[in-house]
Amino acid sequence: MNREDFLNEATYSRASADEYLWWQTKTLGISRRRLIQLMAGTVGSSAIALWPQAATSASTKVEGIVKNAPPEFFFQKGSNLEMKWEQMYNRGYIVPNELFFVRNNSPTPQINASRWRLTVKGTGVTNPQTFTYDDLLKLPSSSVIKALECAGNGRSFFKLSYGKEADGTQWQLGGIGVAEWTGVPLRELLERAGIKKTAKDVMPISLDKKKLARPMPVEKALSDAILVYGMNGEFLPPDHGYPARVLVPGWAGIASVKWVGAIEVSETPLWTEWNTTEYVLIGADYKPPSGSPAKGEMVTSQKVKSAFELPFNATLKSGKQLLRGRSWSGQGKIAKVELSFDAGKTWQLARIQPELNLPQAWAMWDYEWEAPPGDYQLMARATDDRGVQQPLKTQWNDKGYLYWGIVQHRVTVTEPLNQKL
Ligand SMILES: Nc1nc2c(c(=O)[nH]1)N[C@H]1C(S)=C(S)[C@@H](COP(=O)(O)O)O[C@H]1N2
Ligand SMILES: [Mo]
Repeated sequence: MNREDFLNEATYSRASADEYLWWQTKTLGISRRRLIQLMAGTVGSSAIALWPQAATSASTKVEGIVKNAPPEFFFQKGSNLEMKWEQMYNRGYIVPNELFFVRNNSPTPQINASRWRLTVKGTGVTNPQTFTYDDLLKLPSSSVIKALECAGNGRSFFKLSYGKEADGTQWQLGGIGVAEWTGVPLRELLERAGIKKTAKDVMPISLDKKKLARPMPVEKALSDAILVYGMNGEFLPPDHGYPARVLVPGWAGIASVKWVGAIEVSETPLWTEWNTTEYVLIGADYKPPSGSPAKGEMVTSQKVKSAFELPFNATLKSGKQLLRGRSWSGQGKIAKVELSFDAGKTWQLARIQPELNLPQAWAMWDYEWEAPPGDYQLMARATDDRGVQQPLKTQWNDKGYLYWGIVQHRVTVTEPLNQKL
């Protein structure tokens, strides 16, 4: 979206209203007591059922997803919603909840928080615990600004590099968002359950139809994983895991299990579909860990990537254009971002706003481009603070995870209008 689009009153008011609401909830915050009061007013009767799908505004409803999915916000890809990157132009650091991508392996369940329980159990704890929602809200909390990104984000670009599609949802680059997540560090829960020194794996288990369960090493669980109940100053929305989900910073989205009902802690390694056949790297360049039932190397950390805040095949007017985009790394901050307008022959430094560059979230950048008419494949290449730089091409894996190569972003710059009429 160009600034000029703001000359359109409807576009302008929508964008401002959106931004205003966000700042309001953010600045006012929601106290714990208020959360509980609000809760009391919203308890329903059934324990778990599917959210009823509104019959109205059918065009913006997607089966199995609660929130509106207006086509200007999202590409619908099966049961998933991919964020349209041009929506982030003229927005702040955070992706508002309404615009946040959704990756659903099964329909969003309706969970009654007053009946919801979290159990922490397994051979890795001495003192299994059950927590209610109120218990959770009373525990020490923390808030972090972090990215959540699907392991398959960018998958469609394998096709361009290799001439064949990798299995799975053909995401472009919109399978990512950054939010402020509020919740209880897993460490707090695990310690209350008497986690043993010999504990190995921690596995959140979901309450939806899929019973998704993805183990992570106890070291990661104790270091920075959080059981989240708040997103951008609001209750966690249903599609994003209400009443509680895990957030595993820097790791592929699959680790951040939504609608969590139990956490299993084990003294022996745990293997499920989600770390043996799914979310593992299968291909000539990867070896499965020997002696394990996994078919490939486990997907953990996210890579270094970049996106322009433009639609693909964008049309721009010639002359001065303020290009914007964001780059991110699962392992730290972004150190630099370079752009190329000539297929990688020369590179220009983009300006990173240092206060808008957080680790395991993203860096916002811009570049003033004096755009001559023509067809371009814009390229953005980021380097993170470990010195890891996006390559031209990503190693193949059959399921198309972790595509982090430089993406060619096609843009047409149109001739100036003839002044003489
Ligand atoms: N229970 C459950 N948890 C889940 C999923 C799911 O389908 N069910 N999808 C996972 C995947 S693959 C991703 S990328 C993230 C997406 O989170 P979001 O829908 O809140 O954006 O949630 C993860 N947690
Ligand atoms: Mo994902």
